[in-house]
Amino acid sequence: MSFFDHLDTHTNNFPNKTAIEFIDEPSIQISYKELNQRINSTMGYLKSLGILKGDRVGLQLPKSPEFIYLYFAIIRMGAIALPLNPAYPKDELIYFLGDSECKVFFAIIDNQEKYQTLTHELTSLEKCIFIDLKDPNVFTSLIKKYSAIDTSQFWNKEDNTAVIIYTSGTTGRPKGAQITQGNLNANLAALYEAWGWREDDILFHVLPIFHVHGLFVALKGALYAGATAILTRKFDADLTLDSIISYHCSVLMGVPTIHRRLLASAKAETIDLSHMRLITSGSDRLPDETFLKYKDVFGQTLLERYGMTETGMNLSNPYDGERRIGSVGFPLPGVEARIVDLEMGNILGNDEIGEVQLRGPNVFKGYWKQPEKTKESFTPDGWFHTGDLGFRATDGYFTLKGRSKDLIISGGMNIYPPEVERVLAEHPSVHASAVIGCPDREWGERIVAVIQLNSPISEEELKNFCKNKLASYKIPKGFYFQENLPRNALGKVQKEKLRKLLCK
Ligand code: MCA
Repeated sequence: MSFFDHLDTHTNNFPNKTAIEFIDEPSIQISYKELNQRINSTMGYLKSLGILKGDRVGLQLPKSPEFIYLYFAIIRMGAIALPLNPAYPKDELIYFLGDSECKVFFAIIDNQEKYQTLTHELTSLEKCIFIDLKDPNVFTSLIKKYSAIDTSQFWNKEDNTAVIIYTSGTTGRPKGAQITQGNLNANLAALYEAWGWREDDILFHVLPIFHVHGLFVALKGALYAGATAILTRKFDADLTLDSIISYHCSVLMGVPTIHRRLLASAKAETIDLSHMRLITSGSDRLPDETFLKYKDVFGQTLLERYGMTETGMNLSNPYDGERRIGSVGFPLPGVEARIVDLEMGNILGNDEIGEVQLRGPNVFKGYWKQPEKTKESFTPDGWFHTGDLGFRATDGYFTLKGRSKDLIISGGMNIYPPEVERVLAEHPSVHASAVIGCPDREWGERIVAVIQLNSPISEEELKNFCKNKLASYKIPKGFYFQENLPRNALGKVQKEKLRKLLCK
């Protein structure tokens, strides 16, 4: 059964049950019946805008009911949703809208002036629609007069792309990962089974919803099960701890930075979370210290799992059974994982470290308009190269041991050094730069730029320069100026040397 079959069943079974509740302003409670009706009306509205099957629809909206109606309507009608981080500045946005050949783009009304020329700048973009999110009635009144459209099975074939999410790589510009209806449904079913989602679950939702984690795993996981999702637009540790208690929440999903902040909250010592059914951690490696402290302070054993944009969730510690410190557990139902020697290409035995490769109905269809990159990301026999290193223990538990890709994970967000280096290179004072991640208690990794200058410039000026071109979480938190960057015989910057020298 697809996500929408589940949604229809829940709407029939308990129309008035709360599906979604936003607790921060503007607060709003949405029942299953209302959610389903609004998704249907939104489909009619999107159709009136000329959106057809396969069209890309961009959503640069903050976490909001409007984002949720639009997202579900887009994929239910067979169009392709393009969720975009609200933090992307115009430069980055133009690339995503242009590359995806986005037809209609939704943004917040506050950005109207900044974005009003986009339809002239991008040939495929027909319409920019600006939404006022301050009052939830504005959007619901707009869609009210439209009715559902016929979503015959033809529109929702499993191999149709439902969502494009941009991820970067070590070379070139970000690539659009095409995630199909089938990928989404398979991953939801696997997680439902593995984590024992229940109708009476109450999820406390603190993650952004323009990503796999917050959207496909947390929000859709809860709705697929017929549970209730309580959402806050911005993560706040004290509010989270208080609300988990007052709303009797049973499930929480977070990244290590979120879990660390919960432990650091002044309320931590007085709040017991042992009643909760499931608290997961993902998007970045969970430090042992956080895992152990969680047990001590909150009486909870965190369940660590592993996922990627291209594969959704792929491995997880068991819900029943040992949640092993430092490990990401076993392949989820339907997912196959193996460890391969990167140099020789042979499959490795237990306890040997190599690349983690994956296969299964969760694995994406390929990168948008990038057949070569798609081909490179799979082995000839169809296994996906994760670029992560790890091993499988004799008893089947997988443990990640690093990355073969040049990638920084900060607060659960992926940052690709070449993207930042490319922006720095545009500044006339910058001769060369190397962007590295240094271990950091708060963020997991802290993004640091090492710069070789042509002419003097201050850290402040460089930061401001980056601000117009990069989302804020990608902006280096530290700048170091060096006369020369260490390079190997081939002229490649030796980042390991810089890490040793500068990461303390
Ligand atoms: C915010 N900032 C960051 C980050 N987030 N800098 C580096 N890394 C970040 N992750 C910047 C802000 O722009 C701000 O900059 C300054 O740091 C302080 O912001 P603050 O208010 O403390 O941040 P926040 O809004 O509280 O956000 C922290 C956060 C958030 C809650 C940890 O980053 C977050 O929700 N992370 C989760 C991301 C996530 O869901 N990833 C899943 C990707 P300035 O002061 O200059 O304005 S999906 C995925 O990875 C796979 C599939 C998977 O397995 O899940």
